[in-house]
Amino acid sequence: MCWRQCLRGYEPMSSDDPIALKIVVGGGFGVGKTTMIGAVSEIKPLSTEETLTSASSGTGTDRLEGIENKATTTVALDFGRITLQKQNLVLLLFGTPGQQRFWFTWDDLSLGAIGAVVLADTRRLLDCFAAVEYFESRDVPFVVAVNEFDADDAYRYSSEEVREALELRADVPVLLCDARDPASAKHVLVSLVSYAHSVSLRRARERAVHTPPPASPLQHSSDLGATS
Ligand SMILES: Nc1nc2c(ncn2[C@@H]2O[C@H](COP(=O)(O)OP(=O)(O)OP(=O)(O)O)[C@@H](O)[C@H]2O)c(=O)[nH]1
Ligand SMILES: [Mg+2]
Repeated sequence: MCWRQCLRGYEPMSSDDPIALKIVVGGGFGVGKTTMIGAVSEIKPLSTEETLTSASSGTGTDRLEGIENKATTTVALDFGRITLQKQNLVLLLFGTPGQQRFWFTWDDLSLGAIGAVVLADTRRLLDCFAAVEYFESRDVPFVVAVNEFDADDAYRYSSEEVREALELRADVPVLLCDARDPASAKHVLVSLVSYAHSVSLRRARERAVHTPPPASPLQHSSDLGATS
């Protein structure tokens, strides 16, 4: 199934229909992006999983520590959808691949997104740094959601520890979540929408302050009068 078909089915028919917003779910390798979209999506998610080979799961960002059972990896994108009835919104969820060799897809996947979830693994927190930098440098509002994998030996970070470790701005929301739990994943998405809205209002106010007022039409007509 092509994701364009999913979008086509949700073009609003009237002004009362939910507004569609694009959201990206990004983050390092194996942090639970595909899991989160699968958990929260109200349609059968589109996924592009391929079997992990030893060559692709070797070192660096592709470490399998803590996710030794992981057998597949996203090679293009994940796509899912969720309706937020209360907010009258439909969120179109685009998951990125985590492996570094597929990062070239991130620009297309992020195009037109109102915001991003940067998913982090509590055991490999700093692996999400590249995603934080990616969205920061493109001025895409994002929240950091720490997927608290259930491993007994996993250290539980507080939100403030995560903020400090990732050098996040004070206003960036940091949430703790379980990517497998639909309610938890939905909470992350609702928080992102709310944060992206507040960022867009702030930016609009800043633009209004910095935009010079248009030339006065009265001034223009008096100029005309002076030449007649
Ligand atoms: N034990 C445990 N396993 C989890 C949890 N969340 C995800 N997993 C597993 O961790 C692995 C990674 O999940 P994925 O959803 O494929 O991660 P991803 O970020 O999409 O991975 P890439 O697309 O390859 O970057 C999978 O094997 C999941 O079953 C969790 O909270 N606890
Ligand atoms: Mg994936």
